[in-house]
Amino acid sequence: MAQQAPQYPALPSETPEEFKAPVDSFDFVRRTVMIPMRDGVKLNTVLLLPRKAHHAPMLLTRTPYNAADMTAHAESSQMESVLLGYDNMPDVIVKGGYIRVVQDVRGKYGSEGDYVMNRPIAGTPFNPTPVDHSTDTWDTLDWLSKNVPESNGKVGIIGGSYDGYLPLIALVNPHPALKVAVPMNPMVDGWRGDDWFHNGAFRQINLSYIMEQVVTRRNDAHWFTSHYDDYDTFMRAGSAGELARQRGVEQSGFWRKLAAHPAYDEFWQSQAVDTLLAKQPVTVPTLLVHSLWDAEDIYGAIAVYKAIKPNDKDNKVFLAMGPWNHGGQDGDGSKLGPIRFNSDTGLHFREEVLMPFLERYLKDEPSPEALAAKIAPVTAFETGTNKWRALNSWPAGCVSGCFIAPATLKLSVDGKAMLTNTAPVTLSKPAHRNDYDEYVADPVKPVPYRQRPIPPYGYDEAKGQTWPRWLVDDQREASGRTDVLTYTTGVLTAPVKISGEPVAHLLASTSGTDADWVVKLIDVYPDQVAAQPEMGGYQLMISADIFRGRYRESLSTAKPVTADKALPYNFALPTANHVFLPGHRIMVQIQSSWFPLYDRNPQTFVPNIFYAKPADYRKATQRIYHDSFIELPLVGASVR
Ligand code: PG9
Repeated sequence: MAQQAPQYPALPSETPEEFKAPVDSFDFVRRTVMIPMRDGVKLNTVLLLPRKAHHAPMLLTRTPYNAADMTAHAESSQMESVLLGYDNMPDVIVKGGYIRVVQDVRGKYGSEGDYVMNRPIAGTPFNPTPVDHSTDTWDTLDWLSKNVPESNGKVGIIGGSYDGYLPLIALVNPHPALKVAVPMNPMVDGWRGDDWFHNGAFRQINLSYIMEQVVTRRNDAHWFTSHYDDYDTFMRAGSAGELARQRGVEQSGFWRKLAAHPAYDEFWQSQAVDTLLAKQPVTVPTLLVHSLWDAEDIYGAIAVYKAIKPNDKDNKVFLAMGPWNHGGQDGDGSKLGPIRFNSDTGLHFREEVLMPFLERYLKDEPSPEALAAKIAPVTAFETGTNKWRALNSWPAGCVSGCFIAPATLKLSVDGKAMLTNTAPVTLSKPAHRNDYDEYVADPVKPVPYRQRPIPPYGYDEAKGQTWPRWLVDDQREASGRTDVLTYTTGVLTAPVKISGEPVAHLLASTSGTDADWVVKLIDVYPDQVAAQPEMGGYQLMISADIFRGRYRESLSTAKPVTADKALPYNFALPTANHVFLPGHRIMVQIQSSWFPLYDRNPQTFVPNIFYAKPADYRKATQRIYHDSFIELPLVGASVR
């Protein structure tokens, strides 16, 4: 039937057929391209080119977090404003005259293909396809080096966290155009100490991240809380597996893999990026960036440094660490929560380390200042004294005349901790009767990891999400609980400096058949601090971690713990570079839960804690024997 003409006069649409934005006044040009990969999949790539770019190097970030959004932070004619926000560091990019390139990884946002979390290396049992992030980076660099006439063909890859893991994977088979890599707060080992587990304890607050990241291409599905306090949200659900079921996370392939691999088996071992990179020579100058209070990836950068430094024949590996949270180096680093650093440490890092580093390796003609800049092999901010230190290596972080000696912090009767320089005692001998302190760990009342009500995971301060700085929360509340053991030294009369990883050596028993052990090394401020009264008696965590007892004998195979038997648990805590100042005290806290950051250990051995049933969660009596101690990477000169 012929369509009837409208019975009213024409009123043409006011919307043009195609709108052409007048952008001639902009100081940059935006170009969006679909770059073909070897298997035919095309990856969405945004280029922002400074208007007068000529022989300009390119700074690439590959991301699962939306390339279009990351290059459109403001509606502005200025490249610097457009690039504000996560991972961009507009001062570095714009002042340096770089062409900014941001690419969606396969399967996310504007890119084609399938998304697989931290896609394993091609050809391994966990990725039978011929493509991975290393081949995708290679293909991207090949295209960029041939198809951007405004560039000099040199590319640096930079990014933080997931986007920091990707520069490391670029090093697996680097394209010749890759001239530098800057992995910042990189995710390196999802089981040992980065995003998913720490020593086997599951970081369940990441369930919301997992859901939003993997159940849709464009993160369209959103997590919801059921309570104002995250403590209640997780407690009501019971196990992490049950909460995943209730929120539909179980529908994602990644969740199913994660829940099927709670131990450090081949699945995790084969993806550990430090182990992968340890097998090859270092050919690309690499600047690893580590944050000392990183609530997400506190393990990765240091693990990679340790793994690749022995292969660094031509001094191409650099390490920078600062008093930052996850990604804190991108912004204002003059304070973190109430902790002040007396200068903008983020700016210092960007201006004195990152900018000259990039310029030196990426520009055809680096400036005399960049060539003259002395970038130390290790640039480390020392917390406590608030000083930058230029070091030759890590953790031997000390100028001549100093030495690193393991000192022991002995845990003793009446909550006393004693600092000794004696050789560590061995923990295998049977403990003396009653030579212990004990507490009852009740999984029905786990120790909150922050003061309640606990805000949900997230970065939006406007929504009350203070997660990124929780590692500097005052630990005073925990020290007053009966299920937290607290050991404290006397008031220090001389500075005590540590540079490296403290190691916890617990001799502990549980009346259950599985147990978690949380050890926190804390700097206790003087009772009163005139310049900042709220810091009086503040308990600042310097280094802390958790260990799941079932992995005591083997990380890859869970075993029940023998009840009521004193057993050794040895595990390293995250890197610290800290001076405990005179007038302060050193504290150690020990507890058996850190909730809801980590899922609760039922304290009764079950094959897979993701599926523990309510009846499995039982109280247990935990004993810490006084032969336990914390080995401190002391810089000797400071304790003389
Ligand atoms: N910490 C985040 C992450 C990295 C890698 C895997 C999963 C999550 C991030 O900030 O990107």
